[in-house]
Amino acid sequence: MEESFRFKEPTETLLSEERVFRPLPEIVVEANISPKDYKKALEKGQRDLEGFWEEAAEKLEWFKKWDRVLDESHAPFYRWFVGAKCNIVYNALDRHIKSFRKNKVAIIWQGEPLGEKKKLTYYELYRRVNQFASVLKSLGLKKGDRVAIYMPNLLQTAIAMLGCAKIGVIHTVIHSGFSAIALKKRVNDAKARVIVTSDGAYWNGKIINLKKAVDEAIIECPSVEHVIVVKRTGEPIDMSDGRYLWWDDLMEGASEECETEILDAEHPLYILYTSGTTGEPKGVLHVHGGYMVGVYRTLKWVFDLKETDIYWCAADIGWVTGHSCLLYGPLLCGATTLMYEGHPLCPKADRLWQIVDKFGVNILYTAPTTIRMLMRFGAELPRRHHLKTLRLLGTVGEPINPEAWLWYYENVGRERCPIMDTWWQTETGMFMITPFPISLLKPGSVAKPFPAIHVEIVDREGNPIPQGKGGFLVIKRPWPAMFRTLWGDPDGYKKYWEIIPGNVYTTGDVARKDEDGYFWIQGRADDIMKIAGHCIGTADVENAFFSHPAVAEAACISIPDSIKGEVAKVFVVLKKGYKPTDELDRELRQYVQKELGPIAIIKSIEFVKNIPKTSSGKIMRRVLKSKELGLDPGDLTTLAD
Ligand code: 6R9
Repeated sequence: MEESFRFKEPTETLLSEERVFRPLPEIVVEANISPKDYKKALEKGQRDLEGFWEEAAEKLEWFKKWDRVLDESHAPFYRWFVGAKCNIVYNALDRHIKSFRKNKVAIIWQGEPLGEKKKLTYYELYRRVNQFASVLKSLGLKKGDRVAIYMPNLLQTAIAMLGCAKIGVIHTVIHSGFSAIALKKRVNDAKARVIVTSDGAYWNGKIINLKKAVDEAIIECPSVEHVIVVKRTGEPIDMSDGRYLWWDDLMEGASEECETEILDAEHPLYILYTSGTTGEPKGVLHVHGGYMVGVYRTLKWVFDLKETDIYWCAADIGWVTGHSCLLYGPLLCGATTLMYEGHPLCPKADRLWQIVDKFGVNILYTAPTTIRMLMRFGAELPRRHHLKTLRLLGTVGEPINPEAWLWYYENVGRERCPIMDTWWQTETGMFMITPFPISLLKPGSVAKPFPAIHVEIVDREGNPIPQGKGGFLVIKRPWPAMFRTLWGDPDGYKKYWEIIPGNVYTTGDVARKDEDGYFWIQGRADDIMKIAGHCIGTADVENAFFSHPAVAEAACISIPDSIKGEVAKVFVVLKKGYKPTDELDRELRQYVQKELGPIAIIKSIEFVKNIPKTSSGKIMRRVLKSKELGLDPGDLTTLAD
């Protein structure tokens, strides 16, 4: 990580976005958190951090309350709700069973093949989760053991995760798009005793043979005792290895009753491997107590969840967004959460809009990469659908360029739905910087830190950077859903807190704050360019490209230059109907140079068909750069496709 912190100077701001959008009065009037409450919460979060989170924790149920909210004595190994006993599954399921929500739909599942859908009520989900927990017990799994889940967005994936958590088993979900090698690495690092997988997966009209990757991986996974296989596609598969068991066979005989394990608030809930866009995968560890409080509080307020809402987080379950915002968060809030198995382009580029209308979705949460992909097909597609039920939109994963924001706002939200641009990380577990439904919105800005989240923009030495300039985004005080360590690598965890002096958490992002206190993410610190002495974020350059009508996607990297130190090279995917000509090259250069000013020197533009991305849709600039410079690209296991 240190490598990326070679820059001492603040980054320049090349683009400024002046447009602002106010939420409609009806959104403000009906918001769970009124402008007055929001102000109060901000004030309380500043003044009384522990009190703020204690209030949130009181909304959930505990087997035993805490002796202390926060223990900082072993910082940065913070502990939250010390002495408390709980289980996230008790709050996500058990407590709803005893309430009016018992027969409410918990999960709506939509398969990729048209017409395949299922619904599970809270009570049905609860019984299935009990059954799976009973299965795990019958296989001899105990509190603290690890189970790897290598499956796409299936109901069984949700059931498996909750079933593990119910009995204190730690799950690690491995994105179903990852290769056998990536799977093996993670299973071995976690020393998982069980893998849960499916015979195959539907993805963009094709069948992916997941089981084959498992066959390959487990040859070198000595810890794995059993592989539980869900039948999804029905392809013929080889089940002859004694370790393979069918999900349905195990579930059939399993008890629908299973006690929810009473756990310490700090008991591990899951490991999620992340390498983001950089190096080797790290096993980010989250725990039951603090995570459930943080995720519950942030989701309920930011997405303004109402009892009758249909909420759709269109993320893969193998990403932290799938964990916090598709599964745990909405169930903690007692909401109806929609899970879509497949690809946004299957069978056509209006699948998302079709699903919104089919189920009457009220809240839709997706990523800039998806929005940009859909923009390529034109506004006619969303326009052909009603989208009347939508009330709120969300985005996460990368800086959203103002053009994509506006497209989403106008064509999907119909200028009626505020967009929650939520900034957070696998490590943070929950939203950290985000607007509220009542906030004034600026396209491309993630607005303000959530109440009780203490954020600053600093230089390499930890000194605050003046407003308007960019610097390292750090978090100064702990928060309940924070990761507790890196699995098997406490020193790696400590590093996050040692990079910049002052006991602050270094996020690895570069950002600036404007005169209204709004934050603008400029990119990962690793990707910052230094051109003729000026530090420039990739987001600014890419956003300038995005604002040209011919550009569908853009990725910017720096390359060494004997005179300027570094210069920018930009990879561009063109929209349908545009041809990569010399003339367009010239036009683009002139256009962006005018947008960005003379500082950003664009050395070259390369027209490409695709840009390498992670499974969660983040541009892997490291891969482009190493290819450009003929270097080793490092770990490629998270590369999608
Ligand atoms: C949730 C998630 C974390 C990194 C983060 C930042 C980028 C996430 C963003 C955003 C700008 C947003 N990021 N949300 N950048 N605006 N709203 O994405 O977790 O996969 O761990 O990635 O993603 O660079 O540091 P994760």
